[in-house]
Amino acid sequence: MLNVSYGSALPDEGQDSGLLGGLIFSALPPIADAPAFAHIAMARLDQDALLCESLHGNGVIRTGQLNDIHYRFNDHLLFGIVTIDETLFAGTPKQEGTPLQIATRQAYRHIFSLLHAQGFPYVLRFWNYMADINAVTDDLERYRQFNLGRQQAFAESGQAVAGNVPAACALGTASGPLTITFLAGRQPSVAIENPRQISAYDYPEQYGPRSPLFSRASVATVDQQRIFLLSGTASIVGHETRHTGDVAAQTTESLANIAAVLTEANLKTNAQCALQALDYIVYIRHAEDIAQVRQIIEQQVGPAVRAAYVQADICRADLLVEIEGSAA
Ligand code: 3EB
Repeated sequence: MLNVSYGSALPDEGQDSGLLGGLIFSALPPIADAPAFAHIAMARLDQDALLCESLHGNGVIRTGQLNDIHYRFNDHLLFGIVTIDETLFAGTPKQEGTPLQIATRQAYRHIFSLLHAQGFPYVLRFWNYMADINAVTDDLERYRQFNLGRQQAFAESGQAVAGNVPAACALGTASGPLTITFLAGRQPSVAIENPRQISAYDYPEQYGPRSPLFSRASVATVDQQRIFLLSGTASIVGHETRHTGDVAAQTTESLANIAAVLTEANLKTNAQCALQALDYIVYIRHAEDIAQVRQIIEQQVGPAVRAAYVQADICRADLLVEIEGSAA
């Protein structure tokens, strides 16, 4: 089984806890004795607390480390964390790419070789976090540098670069190294696309020299349990950002995209997942927008919606909000 939960308390990390790992979102520095968690430098907006996203399976947990990757696994799933200090690549000749591009490429190559070696070849979902995501260095926005490195590593590692690709999110932190976490299994999952949106791997070149690489959601069956992982979802229709400067309309459009992804997932997998069945993390660019965003989500999903809100930069400079979620 897998249980994805969002809370403010830190779970027990013991071998019998079932804990695969997770992410701690906090503006404060990392917590020293929580090695199963990636630290994401983002302030929580809906509570004066940290946000802890934890993934629990069952059975004995084994742990390991390879290169920059720390990982934990049970019989069915492996969760890993990579952090890479991109300044290590500051002296690399320019034709090999920017430091962030090279760090991304190396991180992903290491992930795929670990997963191959450990026998968990199918990634359900990636979580990508980097500082200054919208800053332009070496004439290219950092998110676009990241996309270059990600595409290179997928291709070099023999991974599909279209079609059945993992779900993902990519967001900007206030500080900290490039941090990538991932959840992988032993069986393929089903990638879901959104009929309202062009697949990210088919975005035209105006969004960067290499397209992003993710599906809109993935549906997996693990140990007879259905797992639904929703990628970061924003106010994009076709390939274009909609409602520039209007956070309320962007929130409504994002929810329409989520509903479309759920409809598609239900058609493709005979799942029966509704907006109300998910737990959400809502990334908001401007902290002062939380009241507006929250009101729309509570109105459109329902007052009992389970959602946590954090401050983040979104990967396109004109996006003000992004929503991800899970049902597991
Ligand atoms: C988008 O739909 C918005 O680069 O991994 C959402 C989810 C977004 C994942 C990624 C980017 C990523 O293009 C941004």
